Parts: sequence; C-alpha cells; structure tokens
Amino acid sequence: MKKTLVTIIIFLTVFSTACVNDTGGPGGEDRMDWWRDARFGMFIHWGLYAVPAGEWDGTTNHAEWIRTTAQIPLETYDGFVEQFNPVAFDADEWVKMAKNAGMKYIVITSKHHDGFCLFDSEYTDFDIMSTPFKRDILKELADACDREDIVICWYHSIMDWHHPDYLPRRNWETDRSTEGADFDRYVEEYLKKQLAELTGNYGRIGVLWFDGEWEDTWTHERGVDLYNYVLGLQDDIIINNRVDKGRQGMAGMTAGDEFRGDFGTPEQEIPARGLPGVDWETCMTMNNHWGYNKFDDNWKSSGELIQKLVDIASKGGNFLLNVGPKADGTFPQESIERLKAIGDWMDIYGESIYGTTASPFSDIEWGRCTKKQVGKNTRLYLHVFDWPEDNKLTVPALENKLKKAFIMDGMAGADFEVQDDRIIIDLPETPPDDYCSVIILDVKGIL
Ligand code: H79
Repeated sequence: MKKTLVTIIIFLTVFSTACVNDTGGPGGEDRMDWWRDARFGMFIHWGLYAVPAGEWDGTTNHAEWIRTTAQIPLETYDGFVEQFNPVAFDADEWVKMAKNAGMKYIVITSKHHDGFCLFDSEYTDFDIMSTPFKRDILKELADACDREDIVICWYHSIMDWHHPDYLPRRNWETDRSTEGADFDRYVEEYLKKQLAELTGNYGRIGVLWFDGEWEDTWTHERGVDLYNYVLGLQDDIIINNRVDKGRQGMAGMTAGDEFRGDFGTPEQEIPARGLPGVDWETCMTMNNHWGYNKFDDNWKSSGELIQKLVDIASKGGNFLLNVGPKADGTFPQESIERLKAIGDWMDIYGESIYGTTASPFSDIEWGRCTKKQVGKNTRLYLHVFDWPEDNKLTVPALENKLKKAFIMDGMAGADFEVQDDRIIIDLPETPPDDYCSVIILDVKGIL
C-alpha cells in the first residue's frame, strides 16, 4: 500500500515537472510564451569590427567577418582592442530606441566569431575590460533592459577565431599552430564557463542565440550536451536551433525531432509559408551587413521593414531586426530613422502584431492577415499593403459569422457584404497609413 502511494507520488512529481518544462507547440503554458507574444526583437552586432567599419586595405565589403574576409593576422586584429573606445555609448538610449520601435527583446553579440567579448570575462583578456572603455557593456544593457521591461538575450558564437584551443583554424591562418590545441578543453573550460558567467552575472536572460555550429568540430552530441547544460544554468531560458546540427542552411528550420533547439532561425529570408506548431524567428539586416559598414547604403525602406514584420507575424514567426552600431557607441542615423518609423506604426497597430498567430488564409493578394483569440471569439487583422482602387476589399469567405468590421486607426466601423465565397468590405478612399493599414474583423467563435 505504502509502496503504491510512493509510486503515485513519484509519478505525479515527474509528470508535473514534464508539464512545466513542456516546450511543445503553441497552446500550452510554457517558457516560450513571452517570446511568442513578443513577435519583434532587436539584434545588435557590435564588437572590434566596428573600428575598421568594413574597410581593409582598400576593400570595403567587410563587417563582423572582417578578420577572415580580409585575412587579418591575429596580432594585427588584437590592435583594435586599444582603439575600441565607444565614449558615446548610452545603454538607456539604445534600449529606449528598441522599446520605442515596439521591440520586446534585444539579442546582442556577447561574442562573435572573432572571439572578442563585450563583457567582463574572467576567462579571457580579449574582452571589453582590456579596451580603454573598460565598462561591461552587457551589464549596462542588462540593467537598462530591466528598467524598461525589455528582455535581454545573448548571441554567443560557438566558433572562435581567437582562442588557442578552438579548432579548426582558418585555412589561410598559417601562422597559428594547432600544436597542443584541445577542442574539448575549449568547450569545457572556456565556452561553458563563459556561458555560466553570462547566465550568472546579468539576471534573467531570455534567449541564448548560438551560431557557428556548422564547423566540423561541432557535433550533434555536443549540441545536446550544450543545450542541457544551458537549461541547467537557467531553466526557463530559450535556446535557438544553432546549438545543434539540425539547421537546414540559411532557411534555418530544424531538420528533425532528434535535434535540439527551441526555434528555427531563417537568416535574411522569410519562409514562403509558416509551419503550424513550429516556432521560428527570421533575423535580418536593415542594409547588407550585420556589423557596421560605413560604405553600405543599401538600406531597406521603413515601409519594406514594416511589411516584413507583418509578413512574418502572418506566418507565425518572430522578426529579429539588426542594428550594427558604430565604434563611437551610436546607432547609424539610417537605423535610428527606420526604428522611429516602425515605432510610429507600432504605436497605432502594435495590437495587430503582439500575441497574434498565423493567418487562417493562405494567399491574399492585397496583403496579409494575423489572428487573435478574444474570449470565445476571434479577431482578424487584415493588413492592407495595396489599397484597392475601388475601395472594396475582398476577403475569402469565413465559416463563422462576421460580427463587425473596423478601420483600426480610429476604430470607425466599416460596412461589409457577405457573399457565397467572399466578404466585401467598404473602405474609405484614402488608406490611413502609407505602408500598411489594418482592418479589424470580429468573428464569432474560434477560427
Ligand atoms: O552573425 C551574423 C553572421 O555573421 C552570421 N550569422 C548572422 C546572424 C553568419 N555566419 N556565417 N554566416 C552568417 C554565413 C554562413 C554560411 C554558411 Fe552554411 C556556413 C554556409 C556554409 C556554412 C549555414 C550552414 C548555412 C549553410 C550551411
């Protein structure tokens, strides 16, 4: 009898723990909830590479990869440490720009492939404390995020072109011997210990965003081990799929269930269709580079960026939009302007993005749709990119009864006519927004 009771208690404990840790698809209460609601975050690529600002020896197409793309010897690259002095850096200002743009989280490079650490690390001198600046940038940002209710997250490269134990060397690096190098030691004594610092010294961390996992030295077994290790450090942290070997190219989705990672990471692209029940986040630059490149003027317009955010939300994904700050600690003016324009749009239309799920329609020619459950009913947000010339918006028919239609900016009611295979909504003559106006449909029941 006693034995049965103990068994039941053990079973219940294990079962309830399994529920708390559930990382399954949308629906259940789990550690992905805040991230799914957030929909929009800021990526920040910042490090020593901001000093050369994309230029080396007359070539101007570099950025955060510059040590490799320009084949800069290690000692030469180390010279940037003395030049990195971002005196204009103001963590509160950065965080406010993200917040005013409508972003809910920030992912910043604690360490990129070059190995330079933006934080005070006990395990290397190749960090911010060796620069004239000597201020822990991650600490200042984490504190500022705390004040503004923004979730701080780290991008941490597995690949490391600086640490002597990291393998392989770049094939052009003939001057760096591999003698005595020990990849296991790199993982156990360096990578993991830095991750303990990053999860131990800065409060709650939202996401650990790994990268550089495609190198031959990184294996599925190492991915599983690192995933479990990080969850052991903070049990509600979210970890991207680049911790393991399951990422399928730049399209970024995970190949199969055996691979770890809480979300897919399409890079510089938006999947043609989302995948129900699968979490993913598109990361994208505003121009052509992640790190600061002073020559790159191929900026996407604010309208394009707003439409990309909407497109991604309509497919059930998140948008991680990048800023590459300058070496003085300021954002490029073009980025500031775009963040402001997106923020102006989000001030009015944010509700049509946050906490929404993918569109019930597969193709609509005039724009996109997002969806939200409101009590026992459903609210559809019709995002109109191309305002119809006859001011009549055609929507595919719904099985559920359409209760009301509104123009979102101002909430004026709109007349509609339900036909057999479609709904026609009467729109005003001019779109309320230049890039994307939103019409709300309140529908009875759950769609
Ligand atoms: O930090 C930014 C870039 O510096 C970094 N990721 C973003 C977020 C990045 N590192 N490398 N790349 C982007 C491009 C790498 C592409 C490839 Fe591969 C690596 C081509 C082959 C190996 C990944 C794995 C893509 C295809 C297979």
